[in-house]
Amino acid sequence: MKSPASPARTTAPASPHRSLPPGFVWGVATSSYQIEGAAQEDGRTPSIWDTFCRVPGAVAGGDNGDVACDHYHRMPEDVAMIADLGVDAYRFSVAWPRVQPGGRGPADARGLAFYDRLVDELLGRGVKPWVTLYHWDLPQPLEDAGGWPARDTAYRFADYAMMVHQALGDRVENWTTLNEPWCSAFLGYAEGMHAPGRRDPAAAVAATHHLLLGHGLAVSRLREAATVPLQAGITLNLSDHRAASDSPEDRDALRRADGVANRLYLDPLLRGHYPEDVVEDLARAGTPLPVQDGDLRTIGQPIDVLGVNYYNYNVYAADSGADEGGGYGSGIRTVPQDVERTAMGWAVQPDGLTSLLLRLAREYPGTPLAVTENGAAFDDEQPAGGRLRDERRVAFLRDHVEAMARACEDGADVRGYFAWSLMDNFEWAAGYGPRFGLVHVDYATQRRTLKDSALWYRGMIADR
Ligand code: GCO
Repeated sequence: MKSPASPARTTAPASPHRSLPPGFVWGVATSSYQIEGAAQEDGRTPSIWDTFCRVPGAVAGGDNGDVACDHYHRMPEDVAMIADLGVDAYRFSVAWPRVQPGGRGPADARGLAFYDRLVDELLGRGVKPWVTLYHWDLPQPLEDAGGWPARDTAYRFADYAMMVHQALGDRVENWTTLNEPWCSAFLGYAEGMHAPGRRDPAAAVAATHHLLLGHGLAVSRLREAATVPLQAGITLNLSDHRAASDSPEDRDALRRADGVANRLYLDPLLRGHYPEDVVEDLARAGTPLPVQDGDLRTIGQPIDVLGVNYYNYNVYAADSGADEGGGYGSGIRTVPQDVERTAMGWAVQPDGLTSLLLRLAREYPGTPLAVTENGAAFDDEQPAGGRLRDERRVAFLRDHVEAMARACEDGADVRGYFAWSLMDNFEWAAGYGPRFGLVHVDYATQRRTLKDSALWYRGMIADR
């Protein structure tokens, strides 16, 4: 059920800038598979998403990333569009199968050359590149050899990370190793909803550990190789989930869901050990974490920033007849909430961003944060006369920026905010239906049209 959008404001909201630290970074975000296209060009070989898209029924409409936003061929104009928004930084990911086609062995110079040009275009326009090394496009041969459940993949990732650093490390300061390892592990290996489409909880738990191990190996090697100041981090999709009631059963349902969704990643990364209750739950379920000596030291080494992707939170209740999947195990049910929802049915809950950022500041102090993704898909109208009115997205962004500012007022150390997404793009298993962009993409003509939300975002940044 949709409740009315946030009530019309009677007073002008205080500017968020007053609550944000000096040097706060405003940006926009994308990822390689979602926008690049050119899937078979210049030596790029299939990723697990190229393969998954060809599984009948796996992706809505049978969509795939073969063309996407054709960014590979339109990069200079897209960078000009990014710069025109007045953002400080652009968060993008490097396609592993473009840079190292088989996932092992020598680099492909043409693949590296694309990112070399992209970085130079950005720097030439005063936009800082925030590079994500892995946003889900694992080279298919590595999946054929076992994928993230196989320990060796962590070492292949670290080798690939060094390959990219060797090419871009003299100009790129901000490095994110992984985007959302929970999605890679649980949507990819437990739920089967994402590539590679496996349904094996034990594989998802092993993938979790090896993704984190790959993160740690890459960070230590990046730091050794750094020739300019380097900010290393990882991006997690996090939510400050709630319990449906204070009953012991509902609170334990929350503990379990929160444990797998949040603490299974936050604790090894920021505390140097896995959360004991989750370790016990996983062992009891017959899906133990395959930890070897020294792994947690590697995973838990300090990072300079924690990327936080926030969209919404869930309310959980105990229900013996339910099996929500998602790695939480059986006996947990998501309780529907009567709040405004996006075109993908996601609840709109800006308060959840404030509480999440304050929880991270409280429970994991000392690590600067950046909101590396926040945004919404709405059923946008078509552009008309070069304009597209997307009031709901403007309200969503405004309300979440203000929610972030409130967390900063209360002590959260947040250094940046990246709107998801620069432009409409391939929304994974949902295909091209959902539109998250501040910029509309007509996929038939590849015409880009700034939506009102892009104009609002530009104005808000300019007002700092
Ligand atoms: C994610 C990914 C993005 C998505 C976005 C909307 O968070 O799932 O990082 O690639 O497209 O979040 O789902």
